[in-house]
Amino acid sequence: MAAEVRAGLGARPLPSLPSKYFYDERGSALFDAITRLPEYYLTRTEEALLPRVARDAVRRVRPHDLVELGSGVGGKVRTLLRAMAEEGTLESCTLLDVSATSLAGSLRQLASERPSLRVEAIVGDFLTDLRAVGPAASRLIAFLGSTIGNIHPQDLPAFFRSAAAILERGGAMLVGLDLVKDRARLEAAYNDAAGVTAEFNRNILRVINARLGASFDPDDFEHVAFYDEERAWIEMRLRARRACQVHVPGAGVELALPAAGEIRTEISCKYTRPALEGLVAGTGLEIADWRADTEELFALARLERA
Ligand code: SAH
Ligand code: AVI
Repeated sequence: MAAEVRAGLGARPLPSLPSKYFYDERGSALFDAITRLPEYYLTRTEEALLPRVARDAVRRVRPHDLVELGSGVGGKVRTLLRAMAEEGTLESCTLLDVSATSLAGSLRQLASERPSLRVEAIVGDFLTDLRAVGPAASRLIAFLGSTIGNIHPQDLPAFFRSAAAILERGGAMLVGLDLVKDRARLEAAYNDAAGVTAEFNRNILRVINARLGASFDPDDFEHVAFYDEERAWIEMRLRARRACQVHVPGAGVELALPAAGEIRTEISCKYTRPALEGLVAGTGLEIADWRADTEELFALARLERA
C-alpha cells in the first residue's frame, strides 16, 4: 500500500490514489448506500438482468464452482448460487475482495444460508492475486457491478489473460458493464443530490489517514466527478478548498497542494460492445453473449475461453 500511495501521490501533473482504498468498513457501507440512490441506475439495472443471464450461463457452463471478484456486501452471489443450485451443479464458491470486513459479512451470511457449501474467502487484489484462486474443472467467474470500469483500459488485456488462466475449457466469466450514454445521466449518477458519493469519495482520505498515519482533513476537499467523453470514463477527483500541506509518514510522502489542486481517486469506464471486443481480443477469452436492458444502460457480457 505504501508503495502504491507513494507512486500515486507522486504522479504529475495529477496526483492520484488507487480506488481500491475506498473500501474500509465505512467505505463499503457508503458504496452500499450509493447502490440504492435514485440517480445510481447501475445496480438495480444489473440486478434486473442477472437472474435470467445467470440461469442461461449456468445451463451453458454447468459450473460446480463460482468465483466472485470484488464481491462486496451485495447479494448478487446469492442469485448466482441459486441458479447453480437449481440446475444441481453447485459445489463450491470463492469470494475475492480487498475488503476483509465485506468478506467476513458474506461468509457469515453464506454459512447460515448454505451450510453445506464449500466457501473460501481471499483478501486480495483482482489485478495481481488471481493466482491465489485454485484450479477447478468447471467454473463460472462473476465480475459484476461495473467494477471492471474501475480498471484502466490499458490493464484490462492482462487482467483478462489472468482470468482465462483460472478457467478450464468451457468455463466462463460474467462481466457487468456500464454502457456509454448521455453525459447528463452519467454525471448525475456520480453527483447525487444527497451527497453520498461525495462522502464515499472523501472516505479514501480517512483510509489513508488510518493506515498510513496521514494528515488529510477530509473537510478540506470537495468532491468532483465529470464525464470525459474522449476516454469514455467518469473521473472522480478531490479538489483542495485551500492550499494544504499533507504528511503521509507511512508512505514517506510530503504533499503540497495549492488551493484548487486535485487528486484523482477513481476512473469508471463506460463501455460499448466493440470497445470491449477490442480489449478482449487475443487474451484467450471471447464475447459469447451480450445482454442489455431495453434502455441500453447496462450490459452483462459472458466471456468464454476462446
Ligand atoms: N460486486 C458488488 C460490489 C461492487 S463495489 C456489486 O456489484 O455491487 C466494488 C467491490 O470491489 C468492493 O467490494 C471493493 O472492496 C472491491 N474492490 C475494488 N477494487 C478491488 C481490487 N483491486 N481487488 C479486489 N477487490 C477490489
Ligand atoms: C464499484 N464501482 C463500480 C463504482 C462505480 O460506479 O464505478 C464505484 C463508485 N464510485 C462512485 N460511485 C460508485
